[in-house]
Amino acid sequence: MTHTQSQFIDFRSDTVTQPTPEMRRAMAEAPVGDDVHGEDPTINRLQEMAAERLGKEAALFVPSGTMGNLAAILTHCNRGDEAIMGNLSHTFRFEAGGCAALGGVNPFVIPNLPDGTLDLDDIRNAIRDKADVHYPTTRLVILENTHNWTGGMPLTAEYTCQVGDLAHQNGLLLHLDGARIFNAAAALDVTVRELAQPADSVTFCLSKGLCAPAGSVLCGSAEFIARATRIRKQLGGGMRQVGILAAAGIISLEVMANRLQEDHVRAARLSAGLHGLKGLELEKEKPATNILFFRLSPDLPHTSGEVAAMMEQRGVLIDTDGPRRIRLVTHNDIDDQGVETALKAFRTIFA
Ligand code: TLP
Repeated sequence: MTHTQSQFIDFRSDTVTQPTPEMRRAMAEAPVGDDVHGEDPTINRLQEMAAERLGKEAALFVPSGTMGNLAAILTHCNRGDEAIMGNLSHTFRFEAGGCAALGGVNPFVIPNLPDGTLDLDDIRNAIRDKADVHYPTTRLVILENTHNWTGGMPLTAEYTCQVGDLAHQNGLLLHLDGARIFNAAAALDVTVRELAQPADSVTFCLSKGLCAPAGSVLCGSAEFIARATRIRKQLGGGMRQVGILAAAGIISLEVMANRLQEDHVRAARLSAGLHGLKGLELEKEKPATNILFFRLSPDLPHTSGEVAAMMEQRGVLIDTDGPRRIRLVTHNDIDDQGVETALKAFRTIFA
């Protein structure tokens, strides 16, 4: 079934956000050119802004976060190389196995801890002995900030530095899937530059909490971005008058990145309202950013799919992860009233 913005309050993801009226105006008026020839002034401006914000030499607009991560992995790794990543990372769980299918890159999966991090010893133990021909060559470590599937957990700059140091001391590279790095920065009250500093490459998404209709940006050294541009072309991600999208992305950076704390406050209010409802177990005492997960108690007769259907009848859309787990995500299109409506609906189900 398809859902339109006007009918439902949509907590399924921040990917559902509508572009703002200001974005639509900027899109209509954007000067554009052929970006494969490097001639789109609006894309060039967005890429310069993004590189500057993230503290990297260069940046590349890509159609999606998935392509940004894939292009980064394929640029860093050769076939038969290995990338260390979390078992709950987006790159491992939700990118259709792209790094293995398209890049011949082997994922070495280690557990994500409840705070979204990877244990330093687990990373250390995952690094292969280069001298032994039995092994793939370890090339890359991947972190995710915020970490989506553990509940939008922000990774600190200190932790990211520790992983960066560990990677670099062992001749490895660090890629940061910073799809929601602006949420992390807002929650930790630091700059995205500080969070990205230890990483050799970083992607962030314009199309999630930052409300652009599409697009992500991959950032890194000028040399890395030059190689990644060829990979993007191979993947079919070289687009033409795409400044139309970049115009919205510029507003994402200039305006929407400054309001994310509002989404975090609403997620906290939602969580507080769910606290104590019978049959529902919040995974975290309080959400750290705009994502919260809860589980259905074993004695609750409904599955998460059934709960989602009941919520939909009450005008609220929610995301399910298997039969007993539910995700709620706040964003620009959910106001205080939306939170109240959702809580009222939840109270009728978890009476
Ligand atoms: N996440 C989506 C779904 O794919 C699960 C969501 O609703 O949260 N990295 C992270 C951490 C992400 O959460 C996502 C999207 C991506 C990468 C991929 O971005 P897109 O959807 O632009 O390919």
